[in-house]
Amino acid sequence: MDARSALTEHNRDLVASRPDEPDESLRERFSEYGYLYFPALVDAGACMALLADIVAEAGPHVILEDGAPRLASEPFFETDPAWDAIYPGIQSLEAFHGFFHTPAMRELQTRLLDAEPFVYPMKMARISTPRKIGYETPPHQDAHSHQAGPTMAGLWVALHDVPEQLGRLKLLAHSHRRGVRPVFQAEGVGGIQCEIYPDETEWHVSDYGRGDVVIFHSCTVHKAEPNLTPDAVRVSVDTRYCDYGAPVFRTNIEPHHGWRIPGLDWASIYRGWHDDSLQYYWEDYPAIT
Ligand SMILES: O=C(O)CCC(=O)C(=O)O
Repeated sequence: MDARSALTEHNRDLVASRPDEPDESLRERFSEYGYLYFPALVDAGACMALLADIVAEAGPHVILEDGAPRLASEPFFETDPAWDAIYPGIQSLEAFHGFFHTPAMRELQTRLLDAEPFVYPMKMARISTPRKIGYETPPHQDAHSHQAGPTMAGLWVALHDVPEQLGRLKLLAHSHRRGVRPVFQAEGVGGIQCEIYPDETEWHVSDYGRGDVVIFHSCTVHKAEPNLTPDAVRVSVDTRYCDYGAPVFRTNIEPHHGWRIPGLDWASIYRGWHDDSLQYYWEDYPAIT
């Protein structure tokens, strides 16, 4: 069968982990499945505060209604004019960047890597609106999209509850074991899709709660489900990290979408920040390639 054609998918629940498990158990599970799922890892208040900040920047297109993001205009996806209009404001949020640099995040990364972590400067916010079926993130590997090695991992956080209809993040379990795959063009965020082999049918996915975290291997195939709701919006945030000293490809030290939105650079992002400790922190990173 052509690996590009639609393959049968079997969903099973994400295998849950707890931060109080021994480091070795967490590393073994990561190595087995290609991901770790930590329910309610991030403080709900921190998630609500960041969600409110992001939605404030996403107005008038997205609003908060009873604590949940709703679409208040026409649907859009990454690179649409509405996205380009609101994204610089979102990228400029100091709290958005700081969200991934808390002591708790750093401690978890250190334990999983058994090494000092380096959090990629590029931080990503995802806004998945309804009525954009076919534009959700296609299956891909971050090893390809971020040109990263095997010790890089993705870290994705649900800022609010994400039930099935809202377009969950979904992972192809064990797929990290088969290396970096060929890609081809696809609709949707990122514009490329990787090959999925005919025997790979077991996708892991669960309804997410606020503060749930998924950490995935750079070769783990993952994708987003479509947002099938009439007017609810899914907002999540993610970044990448690796062991300090591992090669980091230079595009990852640029702001997300800085390559295509005029004026979206670090100087504009940092304008108005209160704390400069997270500004340009990678400038002395020894392995930018
Ligand atoms: O949240 C999404 O829609 C996609 C996330 C993703 O693909 C990623 O973090 O690499």
